[in-house]
Amino acid sequence: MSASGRWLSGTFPREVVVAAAQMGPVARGDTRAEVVERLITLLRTAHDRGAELVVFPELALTTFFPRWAIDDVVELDGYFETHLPGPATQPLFDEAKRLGVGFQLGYAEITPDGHRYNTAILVERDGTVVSRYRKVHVPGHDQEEPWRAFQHLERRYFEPGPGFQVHEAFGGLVGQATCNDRRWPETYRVLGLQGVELVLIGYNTPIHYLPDPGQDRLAGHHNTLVMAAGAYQNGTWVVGVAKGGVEEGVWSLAESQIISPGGEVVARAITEGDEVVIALVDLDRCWDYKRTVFNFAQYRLPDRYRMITEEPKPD
Ligand code: CDT
Repeated sequence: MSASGRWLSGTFPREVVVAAAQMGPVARGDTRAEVVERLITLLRTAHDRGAELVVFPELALTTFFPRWAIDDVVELDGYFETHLPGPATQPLFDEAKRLGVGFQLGYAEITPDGHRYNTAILVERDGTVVSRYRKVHVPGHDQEEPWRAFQHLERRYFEPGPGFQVHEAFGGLVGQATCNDRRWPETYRVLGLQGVELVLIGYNTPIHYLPDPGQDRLAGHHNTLVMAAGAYQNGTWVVGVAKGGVEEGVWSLAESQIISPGGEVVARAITEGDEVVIALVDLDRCWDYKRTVFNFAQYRLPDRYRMITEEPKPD
């Protein structure tokens, strides 16, 4: 039974071959068609190696445009998708369905009523759209800060999404998060309280952290630290997938990885470019932890944690 009290549906053993489809840089001038072609190549490579679920990075269809203050609305809108799939992205959806491979893909979403989100779509093996997760923790700043060598204007371009949900998919309970979300324990715990067994996370992480460059040498350590802790403390698999390498002059962390519910990295990228990393994910391993040391029903004391949600947000 899941931690949320639901019996799991599906067949046993509950194993799924998952691919972390890491990407190297996407240039400002790259077209959607060029990027989609790369995604399809990664998808086929993953399928050839047995993958049933392929996880792509955050904002995978474009360069990481929040590094610039873009005042030209036409140019800015060019980074956003009004429809997904749309004409340029349909070939990826078609090929995935033909191969019987599901995927998660990060993209910039603009809704019909003009809201903008940093979104990740999750698609099942038969082409069904499972969910569109909208990033909750939107980092960076909303005004251009000229002292920075490069900007991180996510807070200018995106509003926070409504929250974390799990979905019955790929034979288990799947949750989604995006980049900065992975640094926050609440992300995993809210998913964990819903019984999550597999958390999918795309990221773009500049290694140079301008507010405190002393953290730069720890970028890789922090990446693994937070995802491994989230995995272990909630008894869940975690898949972290980078768009890494030097993109438009900014060096971003690669180190895509797949982490077990014991908090062990079972597969890790060895390059900063387009690379597929595969692991056999046994969802039942989650229950080694969910029914013992992290048996929430038995051991959690939510009334002692009230401050986490009741404390007002500081100004
Ligand atoms: N994309 C994203 O969320 N990146 C942030 C960068 C640090 S905050 C400026 C991250 O948490 O990796």
